[in-house]
Amino acid sequence: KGMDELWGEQTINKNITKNTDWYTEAKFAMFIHWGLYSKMAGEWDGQHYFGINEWIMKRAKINTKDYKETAKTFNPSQFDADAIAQLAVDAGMKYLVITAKHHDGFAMFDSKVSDFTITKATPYKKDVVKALQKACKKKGLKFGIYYSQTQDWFEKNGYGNNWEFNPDEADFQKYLTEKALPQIKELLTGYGEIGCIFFDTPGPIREEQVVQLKEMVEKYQPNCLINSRIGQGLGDFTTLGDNEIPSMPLDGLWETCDTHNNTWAYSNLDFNWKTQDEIIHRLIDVVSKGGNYLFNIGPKADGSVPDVSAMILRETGHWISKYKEAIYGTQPLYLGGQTQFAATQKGNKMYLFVKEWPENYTLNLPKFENKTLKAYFMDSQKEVNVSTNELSTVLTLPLMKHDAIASVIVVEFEGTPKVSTDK
Ligand code: H79
Repeated sequence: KGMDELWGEQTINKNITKNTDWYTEAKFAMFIHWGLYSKMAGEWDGQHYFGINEWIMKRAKINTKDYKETAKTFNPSQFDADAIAQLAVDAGMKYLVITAKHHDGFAMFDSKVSDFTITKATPYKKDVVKALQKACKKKGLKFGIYYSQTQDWFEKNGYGNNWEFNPDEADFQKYLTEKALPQIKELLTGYGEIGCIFFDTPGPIREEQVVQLKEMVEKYQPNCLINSRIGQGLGDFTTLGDNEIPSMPLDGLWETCDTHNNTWAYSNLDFNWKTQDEIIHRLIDVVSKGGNYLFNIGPKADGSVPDVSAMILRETGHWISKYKEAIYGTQPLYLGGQTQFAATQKGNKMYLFVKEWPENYTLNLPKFENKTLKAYFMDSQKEVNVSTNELSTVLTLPLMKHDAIASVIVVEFEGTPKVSTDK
């Protein structure tokens, strides 16, 4: 079976009546993949599994009995919800999305409709979704839930486990009615305000089942934003492909979800961390195209965030804290999709992010319909010469790169900056 089957329709409903302001202002968020698979960390039965570790149950064809056995020693004594929420704040993130249940079927919350939960199957016994929700509330972060609505490898009626169960005998509606919908209801009713819900791999789900899910979400949380992976074009915001940044600005609400290395869940085998420079460049790319950047960390089985991952996020946040105004609450300003520079806008200002310094210290931008008033580096307020000629708007930069990661130049216009379309 091809992977295409997992994704389905990715368009969204553009006539949202929900409150979307917080979401369009937020720009940067924390995704957390954490579960029993974090304990396997890329290894099962003497074999290494490079790549996405949250799939280890399927990739190693672990049966449900052996997989459940691992819960008996899942005891995340280093887990500190406040510290994780604080890390998100320090990184400059505005909401947080946690894997309440991934494809392995294990609930990281106290579910009444399953025994396969952190509260019943582990010695830890505490509800970590609850702890994170409270921590987010305390720190002023919006809170979101990841829930794998189709794939559930622990249930014979869930989708995806074809090594232990016979897919032809699966009653998917029964799984939906008895596990997915009740668990989603629990999450929507017991965990305060849920800002957004991230469904995944719509795959085989039928339209009337998607409607059931959507109605369930909206009955209990009318303002909860639903991602496009609910399927059938019934989501409120587009989730692009995993780790995908679009080449052009997109209409409507959208999000790029990105991993810190090459796995979502923690793996011992993967130390391919994106540096703060790479993260900031990708954030700029996403925000300049009008999207949100949902950046993933994979805590270890003991609940701690890998030190290097946390350190890099704090460095990222340090840079962002200098240029907040150029990021949060802005709108995209498309300058032709250059990799060296990109821009956002607010009011009569363009915020220009220069990622690579031009060789001749001269930056040619498209012409604008309105006049430029002045340009200056955002941090030092130091003036930058701006002029226009027949071809372009020209910025004359100092010889040296201003900010090693990305320099931010504010250009003020007469009115709202608008790139001229006439040639
Ligand atoms: O939660 C994260 C991923 O686990 C999930 N989406 C993000 C947010 C996801 N679900 N499905 N996929 C990603 C596609 C996965 C495809 C693959 Fe594989 C899994 C490629 C390699 C491992 C399946 C198993 C195909 C080859 C081996």
